[in-house]
Amino acid sequence: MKPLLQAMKERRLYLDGGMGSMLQAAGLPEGLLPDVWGMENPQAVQGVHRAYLEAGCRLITTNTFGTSAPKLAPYGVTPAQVMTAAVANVRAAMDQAGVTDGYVCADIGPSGKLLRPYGDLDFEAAVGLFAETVRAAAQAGADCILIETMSDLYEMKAAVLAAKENCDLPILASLIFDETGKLLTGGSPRAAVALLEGLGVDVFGLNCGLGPKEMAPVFQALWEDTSTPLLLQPNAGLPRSEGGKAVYDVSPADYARQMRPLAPMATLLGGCCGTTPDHLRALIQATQDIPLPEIPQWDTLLISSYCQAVALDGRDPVIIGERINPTGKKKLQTALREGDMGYVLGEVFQQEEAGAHILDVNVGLPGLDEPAVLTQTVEAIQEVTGLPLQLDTSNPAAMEAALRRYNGKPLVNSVNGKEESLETILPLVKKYGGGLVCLTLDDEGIPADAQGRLAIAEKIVRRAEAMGIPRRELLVDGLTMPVSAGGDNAKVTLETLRRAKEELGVKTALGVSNVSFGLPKREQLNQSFFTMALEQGLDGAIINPKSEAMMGAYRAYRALAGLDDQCQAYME
Ligand code: HCS
Repeated sequence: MKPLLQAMKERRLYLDGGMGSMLQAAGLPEGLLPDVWGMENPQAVQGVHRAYLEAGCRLITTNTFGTSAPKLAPYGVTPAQVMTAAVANVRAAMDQAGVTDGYVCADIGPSGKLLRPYGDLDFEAAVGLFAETVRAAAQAGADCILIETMSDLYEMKAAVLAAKENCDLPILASLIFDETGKLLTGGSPRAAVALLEGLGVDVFGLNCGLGPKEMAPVFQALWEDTSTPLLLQPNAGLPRSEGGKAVYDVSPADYARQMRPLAPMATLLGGCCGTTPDHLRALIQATQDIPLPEIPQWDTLLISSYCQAVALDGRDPVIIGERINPTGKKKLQTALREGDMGYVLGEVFQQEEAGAHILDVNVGLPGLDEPAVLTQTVEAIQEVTGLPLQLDTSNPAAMEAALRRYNGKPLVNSVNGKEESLETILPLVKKYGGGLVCLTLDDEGIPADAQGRLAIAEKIVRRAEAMGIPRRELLVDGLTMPVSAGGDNAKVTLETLRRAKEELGVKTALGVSNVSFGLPKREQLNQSFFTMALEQGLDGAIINPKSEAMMGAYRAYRALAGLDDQCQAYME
């Protein structure tokens, strides 16, 4: 049999439909976990799997939606026991149906506990819970991991990391949005795209919560942003309560009709609660002639927090606030040494208020336990702001610790052309996701001319792409040198920036204010250099957003460059 990811590209494959709702109809007692009941009633579970196989579904989901240690605790069984029995049930049903081209999707649902700060489950504890189920699934012979019905991107991240770290199976990831187009914890479709593409899941999409009609706008939004194949598994409409039970009103024929317009964007189609083998049969009949989507490859770099994404589209620049960096800042140094998070959060609020889109976080101080302090600082900041962060450290252990805990897809500052840097940072970005700031320096130092800096940039791009990090994720930093130290310094930086964009097709980033180091009236130089850099195509400007001169230059540039329709932002 072909590996799933290959088969998926060759023909339309269908996921199955509701399991819990089917088992209820088959006699599952009220209040009992379907997963546990399924162990004692394998015939019932196999019957549901068989019916979906006979309807034409080939991706069959194990009856393990509730298989996590907290949910199983009252029943005295382990996730491994439930998963092993559930995978065996799918295989048995395939044998009974004579299906030899089916795939077993190991279902992983929410842990049943809320992660901090909403609840008390620690992020690493969540990874541990999911890891146990993933290992059992791989051992039992599942063909892929299907993480589904996640309403919190942080929990999704924990589950995806657990899958990446504990098996080599393809990962399918599915989220539950509400009718307002948001996740329970506030995440937008774009934030979901950023996170899941950054983590490198193989397929992602939507399931449960809504019917096809209500899901359509969110699905369309995913399609417009993503370069990854999508899956779609709505309910049979919105549930309503009848005699204390959830009932679903969309008939198989209506389900198929409502799904048809969405099929050109979906690589995998299926159903969720309330859908039955009849729904899937109708769906397959109505959509199997629709060609598989060509998956677009977008150039936009998406960076995200738990709730929102910032797009770097290569055209409209964004502001990266530089204030959380102790270099030359006595008060911040003291605050970091004393663990005074209040001071750091004050900088967060002020920069957000001033219009920053992304916040740089650097806590590098001699003698400080950087992995611990950076992680704590990131955790504290992401509890109070929806702005995405740029993790800024030269300590790889600190970078990895912060990347794990970060609730979204950050900017990673930075990699450079030194072998050691490439070898440590690129794998981290591949694993956790992140837009990557690429410094144009190497063992020889910083080349004096743009040609030398571009050669380093090109080497980094090549190495990143060879690891599977797309070019759109890279921001080349041409390195701002003090103009006081050499008359050509600003020109070389600007030429590097322009040519990196033109010749390498990457994004660009720059810490702007270093240009005026050692000179009086720094703001005048900073402001002009900033405008010149924007004109050369600067995408991520690392500046002090509390400087009215700099934000003024930014707003003026956007108005003059035709990026601010009717000058609305300029006039604010
Ligand atoms: N696969 C699970 C999802 C519930 S949201 C089920 O019961 O169908």
